[in-house]
Amino acid sequence: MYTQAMDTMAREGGAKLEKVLSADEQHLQERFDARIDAGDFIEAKDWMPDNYRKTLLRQISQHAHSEIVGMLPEGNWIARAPTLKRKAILLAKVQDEGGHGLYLYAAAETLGQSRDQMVEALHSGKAKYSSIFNYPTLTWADIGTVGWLVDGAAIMNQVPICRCSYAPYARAMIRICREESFHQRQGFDSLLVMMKEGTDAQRAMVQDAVDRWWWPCLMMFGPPDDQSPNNAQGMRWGIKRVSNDTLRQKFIDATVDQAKLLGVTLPDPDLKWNEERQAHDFGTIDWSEFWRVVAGDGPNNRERLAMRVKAWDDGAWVREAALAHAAKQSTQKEAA
Ligand code: FAQ
Repeated sequence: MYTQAMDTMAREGGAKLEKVLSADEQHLQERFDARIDAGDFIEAKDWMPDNYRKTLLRQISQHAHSEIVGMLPEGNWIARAPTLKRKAILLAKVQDEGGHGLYLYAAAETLGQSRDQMVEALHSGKAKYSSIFNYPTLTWADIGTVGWLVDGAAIMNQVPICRCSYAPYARAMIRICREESFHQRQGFDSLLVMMKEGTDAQRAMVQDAVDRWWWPCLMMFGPPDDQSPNNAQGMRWGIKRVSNDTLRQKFIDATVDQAKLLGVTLPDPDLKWNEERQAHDFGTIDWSEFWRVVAGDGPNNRERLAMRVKAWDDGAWVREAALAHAAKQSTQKEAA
């Protein structure tokens, strides 16, 4: 059963009681479980257990918020990009992230929550977004590093979601992943130019950026599996296809050779190939830093949220004008 762990109701006195399903619900539940087992995709109109819906809403809305807040660290550099070519690429990338946010909000809306409700949850600090976007982009090398490592980690995490059991999310992810792979390549290319054709100062700038972003990127995959409250259920429902730790390991293994190609050192003295495991061993991640950032106390949490709230407030007149225009058009249509 996919819902046993979560479909519980609290009894007076704190003891937990399995939710009693009616015969109809039991039948729907069994059909749903069988479809998940068979690898079927669930559509918005299909019956689904409440907790499947809630879990999807949580994950998809957090993902949407991450894309939107994720525009800020890079948007900050559009006006300071070193060449017209780099400016055009960065502008396109930041616009893509905005588009990803919109596809994802649309996918989440199919589950019954309005965009306004999701935005309100973000602005009030109730909803999470990815920890990674609470770190500052201090130099131009940070922008290449965000493309290479942050988008690289995002792709590693997101490709399996293209097979998510909830079809509207899976469809959105297919389009998003195509764009993310371009994002990762442009970041790598920008760093490669600095490392191979740049000055010593530029090479040092790249190394400094990699030193600062490496560990937060490993945290992007979420807590270790044995400390991840949602992992097992998400995997059983086919929302997540690969666990946090497995994805993190795959990302590390894929990145080591890319770092060699670039000529940068990954800042982990314990990083080494383990022949027996056919994977890289790596050092201890500072999970206290991760939880601090997730709880709102990272280097840029307050600034990021304040920027989003300001952008929302400043855009009120656009939303009002769009609504007034739509109302006028529908009145004209009715009159015609
Ligand atoms: N940051 O039990 P789990 C991008 C929370 S998009 C903050 O393991 P789950 C593109 C988690 O929500 C990046 N919070 O949770 C781009 C949960 O709290 P809750 C975003 C985190 O859901 C690039 C608690 O910890 N990608 O980068 C984080 O099974 C460049 C326990 O964790 C997605 O959202 C974190 N890093 O697994 C844009 C992908 N990790 O909700 C611009 C979709 C965990 O119970 C520029 N999401 N938490 O209160 C997922 O795959 C999953 O939701 C995970 C977390 C893997 C993120």
